[in-house]
Amino acid sequence: MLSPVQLQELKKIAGADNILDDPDSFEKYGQDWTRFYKPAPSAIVFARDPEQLQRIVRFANHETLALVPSGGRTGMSGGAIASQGEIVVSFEKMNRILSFDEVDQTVTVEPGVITQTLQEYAVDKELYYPVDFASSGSSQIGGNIATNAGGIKVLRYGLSRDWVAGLKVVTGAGEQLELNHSLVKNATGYDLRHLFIGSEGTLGFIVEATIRLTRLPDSLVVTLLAVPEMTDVISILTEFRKEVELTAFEFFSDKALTHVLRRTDLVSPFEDSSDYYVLLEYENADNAAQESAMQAFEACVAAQWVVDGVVGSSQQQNQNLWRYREAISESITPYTPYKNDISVRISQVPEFLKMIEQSVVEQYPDFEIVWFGHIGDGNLHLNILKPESWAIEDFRRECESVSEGVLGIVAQFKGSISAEHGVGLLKRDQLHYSRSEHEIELMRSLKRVFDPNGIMNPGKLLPAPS
Ligand code: 2HG
Ligand code: ZN
Repeated sequence: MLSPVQLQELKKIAGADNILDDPDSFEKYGQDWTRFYKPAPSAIVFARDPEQLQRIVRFANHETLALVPSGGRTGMSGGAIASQGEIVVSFEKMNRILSFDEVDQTVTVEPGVITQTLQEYAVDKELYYPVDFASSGSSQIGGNIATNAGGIKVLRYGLSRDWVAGLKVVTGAGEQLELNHSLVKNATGYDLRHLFIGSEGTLGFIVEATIRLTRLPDSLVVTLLAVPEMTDVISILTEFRKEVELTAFEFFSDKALTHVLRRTDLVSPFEDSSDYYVLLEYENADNAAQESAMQAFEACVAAQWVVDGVVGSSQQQNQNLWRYREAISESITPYTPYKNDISVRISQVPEFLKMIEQSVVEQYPDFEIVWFGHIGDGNLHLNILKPESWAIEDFRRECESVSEGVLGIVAQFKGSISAEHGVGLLKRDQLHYSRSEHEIELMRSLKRVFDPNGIMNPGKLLPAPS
């Protein structure tokens, strides 16, 4: 908690204009999209440049004050929650695109640049930034990197990590580091850049990132398939992969679609509903791919994996098809969902799904379950909706306790308890399902190296030693 004297000192160090300390700002900046914690920071500071941030970090070390890095606050695991009187450090005002290099095909940005702004900037340069998700309009690059965010194109293009050519960081000890200098080849030992990617603000702050861009894809074709059995989706994936270069392969349940239809102006995509749907996208290079995709479609119909399909024939139609999938998360938000963001190896998805489905039906008989996700890369989003009559705290506790079954299966498959949403506060005590005690202890040791006084996002990601 910040004392009045410390607040005055912080104002001197960071600039009085860069500090907010009113209740509305605490409510706004003290939380992300997770709805299980009460925001209660003691100040909001706007980072303006690396040197100002270094001064703030040194002050925080001196006074042992906790700092919570804050981007677009679109996280779903509570990584950006400040509920214990921490100081929130927002990057909202460090949002400039600094430079572009045509030869390197890189762009250097401040961490507060919005994902969509970067995507549009790349297109202006006739290039492509392929990391994409429903929250692109508000998520920030710094936060994406800090959580190694994934999204809808991972199957083809990988995660945020794969596009970071270089990073500038301020560590929890207040030191500035320039990591990898945007080199393509650099075999000089430990790549500290990768430690900061996915570290969820527990080691330090990302203050600048150089991002790789790639060529714009040829025209994309989007197809929506009606699929009766969830366990057939990987057979469909394999069939299509033989024929076309997929850029996305997503799935969702009819329950998910029902929520989307209720909350948007979209109409049902098929005359007859199906229990599940697959949305896939591929590059239609030289207009040849569509014919190959048709062969895959016919094979899937013959095998009875697919009972209907619709192909987008214009960019507008493609966008509308994507909305069925991208609007799911927002459509179920009013039900305060408890989220499981789990993954296994793609080849294990069918067996994993069978076990999870059985476990979920047994364990959550009273709750509505909504399935969707990036199944082509092995990532499933399992949302459990809160019945109106349940208090949030009770619901969360109940979900945490019955999730043990689901997470036990994840562990059995050596899968991940957080494929792309990070660990934050919400999944911290479940980390042991994916990481061994020894690994977690090594992570704690690494944190001590970069953040000796433990001021960086304390309580997030790493469980307390037992
Ligand atoms: C998505 O894939 C996002 O739409 C959100 O990762 C997932 O709300 C969720 O569970
Ligand atoms: Zn997702």
